[in-house]
Amino acid sequence: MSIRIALAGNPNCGKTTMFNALTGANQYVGNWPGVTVEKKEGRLRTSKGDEEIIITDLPGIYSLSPYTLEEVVSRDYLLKERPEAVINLVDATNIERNLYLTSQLLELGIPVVIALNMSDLLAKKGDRIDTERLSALFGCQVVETSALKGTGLKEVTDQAVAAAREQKWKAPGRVFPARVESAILKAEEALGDRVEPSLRRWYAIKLLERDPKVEADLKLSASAMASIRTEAESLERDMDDDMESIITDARYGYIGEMIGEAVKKAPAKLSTSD
Ligand code: BGO
Repeated sequence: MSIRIALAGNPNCGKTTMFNALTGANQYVGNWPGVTVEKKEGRLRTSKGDEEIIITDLPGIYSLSPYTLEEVVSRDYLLKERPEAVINLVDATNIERNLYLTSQLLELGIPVVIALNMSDLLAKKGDRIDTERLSALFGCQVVETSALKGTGLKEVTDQAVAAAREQKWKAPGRVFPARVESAILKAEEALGDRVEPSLRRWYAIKLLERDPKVEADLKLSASAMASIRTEAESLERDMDDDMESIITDARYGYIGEMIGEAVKKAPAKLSTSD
């Protein structure tokens, strides 16, 4: 039996360092099909017996939009290949920006374990993250790691393997402002059974955003497309903004609330000249 775990995260969050630590010499490098983006896969060093645990290192990305090759490769893999779990590396010293991707990964219907990486640097700064609180807020396991120092790696892979076996996934709540959520709900209704329930929210948001690749992939009926387009235009009128900004602001609003509850910044140092 084999379990596939994908590593996903922003550029520079420590993915390569973690991938090397997890797989050691058991890795093979190629290209993603049809593109010149490097694909790295490896067998988890600690895999035992017949159970093969394959780690796939996805390209570093800031979001699951269709704008860069790296984003397209990553999201196609997650949507079409459906790995059994995702380890989402989050640079704990730059948490707000990194959680933007997390908020999208959590919508894909795949169990996610968050690795709060660079935890050694966070400790040096004196900031603290309440991992239990963050875990309860996001509905997934959160583990502090330092890929550089090798700490937390066993725990994060144990959690990911457990999540992969259990296939328990918690749907994200209705976390955006009410007007945005009502538009998403309408788009989900228009989607109906065209996509499985665990992916309906993700696809509904992408269709509201007029994501051309998703529109082409889904080939919805003309009436379903028309009702989603009408809803998108009505939301933009009501919020007096364009869809991309509306969804981005909604995500950052939600992330800001999570951070407010789970991150304790070190008190600012008083200047000695005062
Ligand atoms: C350099 N803790 C700390 N302190 N650093 C880490 C950790 C961690 O947990 N994880 C990774 N790094 P990549 P992507 C570097 O290369 O794995 C460091 O893009 C340097 N290089 O060592 O490459 C890691 O694959 C010179 O740092 O990230 C690397 O996601 C001076 O974060 C950087 C300082 O890691 C990016 C750092 C010549």
